[in-house]
Amino acid sequence: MRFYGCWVRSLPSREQVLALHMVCIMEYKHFIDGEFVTSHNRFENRRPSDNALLGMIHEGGAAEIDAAVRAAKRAMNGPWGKMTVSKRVELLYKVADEITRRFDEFVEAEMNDTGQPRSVQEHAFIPRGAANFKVFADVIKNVPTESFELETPDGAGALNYAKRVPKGVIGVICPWNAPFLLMTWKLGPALACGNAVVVKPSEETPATATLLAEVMRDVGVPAGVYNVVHGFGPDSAGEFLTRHPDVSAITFTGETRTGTAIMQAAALGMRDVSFELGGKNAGIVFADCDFDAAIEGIMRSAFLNCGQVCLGTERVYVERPIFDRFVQALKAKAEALNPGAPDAPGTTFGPLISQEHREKVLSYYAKAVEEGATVVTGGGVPQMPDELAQGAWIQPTIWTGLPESAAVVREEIFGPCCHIRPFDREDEVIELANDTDYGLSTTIWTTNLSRAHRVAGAIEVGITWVNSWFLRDLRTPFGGSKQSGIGREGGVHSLEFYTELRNICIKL
Ligand code: NAD
Ligand code: 6OD
Repeated sequence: MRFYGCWVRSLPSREQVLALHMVCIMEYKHFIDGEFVTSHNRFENRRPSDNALLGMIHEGGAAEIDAAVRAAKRAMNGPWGKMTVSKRVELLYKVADEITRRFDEFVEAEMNDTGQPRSVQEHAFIPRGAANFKVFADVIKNVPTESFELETPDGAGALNYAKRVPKGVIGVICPWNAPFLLMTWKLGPALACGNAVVVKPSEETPATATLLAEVMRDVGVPAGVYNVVHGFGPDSAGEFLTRHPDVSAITFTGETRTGTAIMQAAALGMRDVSFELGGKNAGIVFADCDFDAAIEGIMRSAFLNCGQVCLGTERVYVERPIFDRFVQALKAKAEALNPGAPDAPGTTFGPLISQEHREKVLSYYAKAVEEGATVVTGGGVPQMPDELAQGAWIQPTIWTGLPESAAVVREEIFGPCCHIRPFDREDEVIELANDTDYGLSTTIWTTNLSRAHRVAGAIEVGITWVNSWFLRDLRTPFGGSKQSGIGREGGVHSLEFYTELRNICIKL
């Protein structure tokens, strides 16, 4: 396999990473106007599973953002702006095929950046990269235009129709938890609609955006269409991108608080925003559920990706007759998770993204105890073998016994933890689930079909799963209610954000 330009037999150990530094220049450069470019300032990229230094990231500032936005603007006025839809679709298919051809490299890159197990990357996250390009290529091929024939006093008539045009330069700001999936989820529609993009990947996960630049270049996406500038958020590449006057719209996935800052910057130029933000999602388990399926589903939704999934379940409500049995069964599942190096066979549980994030999650673990929680399992840091001891490891954790006012029941933690509370009535659990500032997702477990429809319709969230979780046709609308987001992306719904409608009326 290739490890940032060097051929290696398997994912390198911490010592091998250090040795590889002698021969590999592991640098994450910006990609601007079809070229990899450097900055004077650089910062470290470390692997969360063992804190090994993976490489140095070039830190972009106002100059790099300006160069990237200008390149994107030129691309819009060049061959890309004039390209037919069918040619664009062909190119996006080539991007998808090249991602598939280089699948292992994307898996390696994401495993290194996030520390999450190979199986999670191979089955859940990386395949979505290619799918995100293909789905929106297909959508754009089949978009109808609206048209009306008008009667006019002279009898000649007029034709009034709507035409969709790209918005222009789209700023794409990404988080670290599923970097490639979430970035391509925005790039697919942005490029299918004919825009040019400037991507600001998370400072924690630069690799797959950089690798994708090679793919874009190699399949012939014109220079300036896909630009990447690395850096941080406030007073760095992220903020400069949101403030650049030639950025027409900003699509952002990340924390709700960051969304507020970005919206303020976007307001300056009346720029449109599309936001996928935080969540404090409820899992609802009725006594009539398929018990084993519910345990498996809640286990995944609470602990996949070390709990760093915006759609994850941090609040679980279980109907009283099965409450004790459920808590014990979920405890057994959590304790059976196998933390380990991302590519070690049998690893089912990865670390948090960074030491800093672990401090935050551990502070909630302490707060839960202060607020009187019963710690069913976990609550601390696991003992790891020496080679992984420097990683950001944390135990999957389950609490019971807290009031709904407790911080760990109200605030998004973004770690592998959940609080479980019993309920007695359907109306009671609907009220509990809705008692939050967030509104991203819910997962409901029941075999009663009428109840499934009734409860699903009453929960104030963007997406509700019944007897499943993280399962979705990419043509359906995706987004959050309340403080979990603004707008919907997915299928034709993405066109609302990535295109502008022009009204043309022709007198015949
Ligand atoms: P974050 O908000 O800290 O950072 C996200 C990105 O924004 C990073 O690239 C960062 O550099 C940039 N940024 C930070 N401040 C900025 C500013 N002032 N201006 C411009 N850019 C700025 O989020 P994170 O910690 O990377 O990701 C975790 C969060 O993302 C969680 O809250 C999670 O719920 C949310 N998330 C939501 C969804 C969804 O679909 N709703 C999906 C994934 C993650
Ligand atoms: O599936 C998606 O398209 C999506 N945006 C998932 C979000 C995952 C959050 O961590």
